[in-house]
Amino acid sequence: MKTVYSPRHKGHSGHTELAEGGVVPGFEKPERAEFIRARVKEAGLGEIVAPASHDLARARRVHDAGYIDFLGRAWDMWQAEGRKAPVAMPFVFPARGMRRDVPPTHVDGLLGFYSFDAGANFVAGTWDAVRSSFDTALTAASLVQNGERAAFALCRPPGHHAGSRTMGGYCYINNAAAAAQMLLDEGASRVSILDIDYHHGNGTQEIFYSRADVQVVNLHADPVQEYPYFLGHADEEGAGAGEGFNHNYPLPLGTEWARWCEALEEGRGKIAAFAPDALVVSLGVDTFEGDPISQFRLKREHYPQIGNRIARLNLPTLFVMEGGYAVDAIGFNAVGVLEGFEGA
Ligand code: SP5
Ligand code: ZN
Repeated sequence: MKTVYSPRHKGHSGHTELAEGGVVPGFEKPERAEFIRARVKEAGLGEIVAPASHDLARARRVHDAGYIDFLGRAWDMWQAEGRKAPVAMPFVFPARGMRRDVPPTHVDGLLGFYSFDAGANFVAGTWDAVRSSFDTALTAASLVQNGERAAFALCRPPGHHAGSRTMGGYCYINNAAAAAQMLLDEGASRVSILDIDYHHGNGTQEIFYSRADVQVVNLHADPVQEYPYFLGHADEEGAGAGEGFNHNYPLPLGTEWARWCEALEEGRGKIAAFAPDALVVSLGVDTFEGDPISQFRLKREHYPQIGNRIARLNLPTLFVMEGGYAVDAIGFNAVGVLEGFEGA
């Protein structure tokens, strides 16, 4: 299958995050995408192509217009404020008990207004990287739209935590959601999203929660124990017209392959029953036993088996890169899924 990749992701570097009481270098760093690209080449997966530019109107189909506008202006606003720090990070959030639901005007207020955590920060190159990640997802979606059996969007930064008007968890534009929406807008009647990142895809769930045309299936660490804590529980099944189209499989810390695979099989059953026209896979490999921020125990040999099982759904399939922080192993694990898919 073809891989869509842009070097523009590299400008999103040198950012930090909050962890264990301190400010640390971001786990979501440029080397991640570079190791995956190197492995795509080494494994001979297929051609690597550059993304074509897509209209941000495609992003506004799944995100608030003011939110997308702010993402594009955040860094300039930060600089206009005279800030010397190379990283713009929010520090105040509209949590329970607060009221005002209209964006403030100051950059500090806006950063918090449009965030659910302090995990999506801005440096000078962030917006260009976010744009290129979005273009990467939509270009790969077009390949599938135009008849390819599968395509790999090597997106960075990732997207599945980004909601309709909230960034967080290293995510800004929800690439998988924008791609699914584009497939619908270009003729599909139903699309399934299978999110296998270690963390619950809270943004994707929120965006499609009331809709019957996008089924969302999520396998992840139980949010009673793990980030993002406040969404991703088993009783969240969709609302209104979307009732019955959201499926969460929260799994305990320490989950190994056998149990994880049982959940995958249940999820595959839901997807088969929904009979979508296309499948979007939010491909996180932070389920790996060696991941520095995660606590599942999948091993390298399991990733091809995941790809094999996904292939057996027999659907046009778009893989969108999400998380995975064990940088030295990320190429083998991510590309392992794709090789397993191709070999099935
Ligand atoms: C796309 C994606 O995988 N986003 C993940 C966001 C996780 N953010 C919370 C990370 C908490 C890290 N705790 C560090 C523990 C190191 N021992
Ligand atoms: Zn993750």
